[in-house]
Amino acid sequence: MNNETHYDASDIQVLEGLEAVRKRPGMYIGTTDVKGLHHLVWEIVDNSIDESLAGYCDSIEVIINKGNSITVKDNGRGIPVDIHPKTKISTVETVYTVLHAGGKFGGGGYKVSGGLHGVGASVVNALSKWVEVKVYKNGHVYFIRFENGGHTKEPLKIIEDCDINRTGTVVTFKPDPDIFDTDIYDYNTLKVRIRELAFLNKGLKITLRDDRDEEDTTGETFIYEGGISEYVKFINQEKTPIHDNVIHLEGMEDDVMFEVALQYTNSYTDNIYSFVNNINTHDGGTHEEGVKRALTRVINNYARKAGILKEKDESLTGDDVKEGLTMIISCKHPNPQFEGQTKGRLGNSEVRKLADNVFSEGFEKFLLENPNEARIIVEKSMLACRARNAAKKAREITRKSDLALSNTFGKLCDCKSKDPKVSEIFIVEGDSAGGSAKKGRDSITQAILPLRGKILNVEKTRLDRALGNEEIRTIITAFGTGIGTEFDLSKLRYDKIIIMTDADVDGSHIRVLLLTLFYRYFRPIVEAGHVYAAQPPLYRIMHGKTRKYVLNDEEKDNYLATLPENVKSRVEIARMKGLGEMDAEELNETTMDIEKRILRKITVEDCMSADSVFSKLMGDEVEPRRKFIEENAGYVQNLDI
Ligand code: 1YM
Repeated sequence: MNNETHYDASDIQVLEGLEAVRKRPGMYIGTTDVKGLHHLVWEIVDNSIDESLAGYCDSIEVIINKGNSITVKDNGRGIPVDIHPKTKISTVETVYTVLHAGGKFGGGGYKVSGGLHGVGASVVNALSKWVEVKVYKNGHVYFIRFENGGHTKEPLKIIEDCDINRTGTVVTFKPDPDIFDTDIYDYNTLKVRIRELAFLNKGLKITLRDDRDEEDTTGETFIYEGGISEYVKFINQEKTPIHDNVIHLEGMEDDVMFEVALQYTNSYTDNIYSFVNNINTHDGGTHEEGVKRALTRVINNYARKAGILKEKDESLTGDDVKEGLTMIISCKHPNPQFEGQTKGRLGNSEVRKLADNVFSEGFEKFLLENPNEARIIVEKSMLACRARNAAKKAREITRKSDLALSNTFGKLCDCKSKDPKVSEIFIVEGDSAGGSAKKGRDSITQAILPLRGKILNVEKTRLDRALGNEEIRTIITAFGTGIGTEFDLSKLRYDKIIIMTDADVDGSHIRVLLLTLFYRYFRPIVEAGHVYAAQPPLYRIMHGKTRKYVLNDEEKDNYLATLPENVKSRVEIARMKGLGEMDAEELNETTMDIEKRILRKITVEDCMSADSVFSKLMGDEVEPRRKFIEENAGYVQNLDI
């Protein structure tokens, strides 16, 4: 075969094939915009990943060269260089010039990656200004170059020798600017996907380097021995997991590999991503269905057996058990069927069973072996369930909003300002304190919501039932945010929610009940720092015209110590009455005036450490609770504020 002219009938066919790709690139790579430009990289990288899945390659390098050509290197076997019996040209040339060569010409390896074993190579060639392939094999370095959409410019030749043990493939290509809208590669786009590929293929090292940038000489290397477990950790790094270890389960049947990694966080949303042969199945499919079905079943079974979910309790739904869940599902399938408009759904029905089996066996074992984690997970799901029901109820309330509003606003003494940034609401214990607070407030910015009695304990009552409680309904309507899955922080009508209760046992109790309600059902409000506890003083110290309010005995003693002896002998110390006995002026001066009052911001950490106390306080037994509060009044005060 002559270097210049080796075209025969089959070559013409080949070129016609590649010409078809150039005529309708969209059919092969989707688009010719920046996304299509990057797609070319993934076609080549796929071939390296296939080689790693076949067990022959553990290192891949991607380089963005000056001029925006791309180099992809791997340390696999190297694309075969021998003459292909069908095409009578080298296999590597065949792979790069014959459309759909991969499937037909492949050596029967483990074909699992996105493309079909080398299929993409000819498409990349067709859409490139030039392509160079170097193959390290048999102690030689083979070289071939194509130009202008896949024409062989320099046929395969040995350009030098190398160590007999060195094998691999190096491909460099320059996308054809006549085809693509842009020719500039985006480092971050490549990085995000390369990192993902490294997570999805445990132990595979992938390096990305930008040689357009003089500074960047080493690039970034991605390698994760933990695979998708590390992906879950990565996603959760800005979140708060509610159990320490990521759960990782895997199994295999009939060449189908299935694995899943998961960890729950305290967030209200889920992050569930599934992949088949490293391709994101954004519309799910049988692998995802199998896992979700098993997850719901196993959690319900466990919760009932453990007695956490009582007989009368309704079962947890799929939505309940995935609240706060971060999960990566990865399936490697030799013959995946992608369905749907965008081919984003796995259709193979046998995978549903495999996924269900692997997940249910492994997850049940995990729950049984880790009862603490199991309880935390189940309780999280149960809270989600309550919130879901509450949301349903809240929807009904909103529907009947005229009624709810007139009720609420009959009790609520709202502020005149409708600007949430300057508005605040005082939730006040008792009608009489409410009366003083109404008189003593700044009516432009301060709203008063008097609570008649003790609010319902949401720890003990399902919120859907609790919503029958007028006090709770009133609070929800006043806040304006809705509740549960409908919750919308941006609708909060006040910047500060101030709990104003007496400094006694009953006051502590009411504060704990309110905090329980907020922590369980309005947590984002607490998280965003909108909740405060007002601090009514315990003593008033007067001398001459000076009036000083102090919160407790310690402050009183400290203050007295600062006074000269002659003053000290003349001070009048009065123990303050409850909120309800203060007149409007006193209440304003001590507890409400923006300039003088003392507020304590409630943080989620406060709430979380208070959480166990909540449970203790809110348990089923009344007497121990009463006793606990009495014995720990001071402690409780410190804890819940
Ligand atoms: C930088 C791109 O293409 N690597 C690569 C590709 C192949 C092989 C190894 C390979 C496969 C087989 C045997 C086999 C391909 N070979 C073919 C075909 N990296 C890159 N590394 N020996 C080597 O599947 O049996 C297509 S791709 F078709 F020639 F086998």
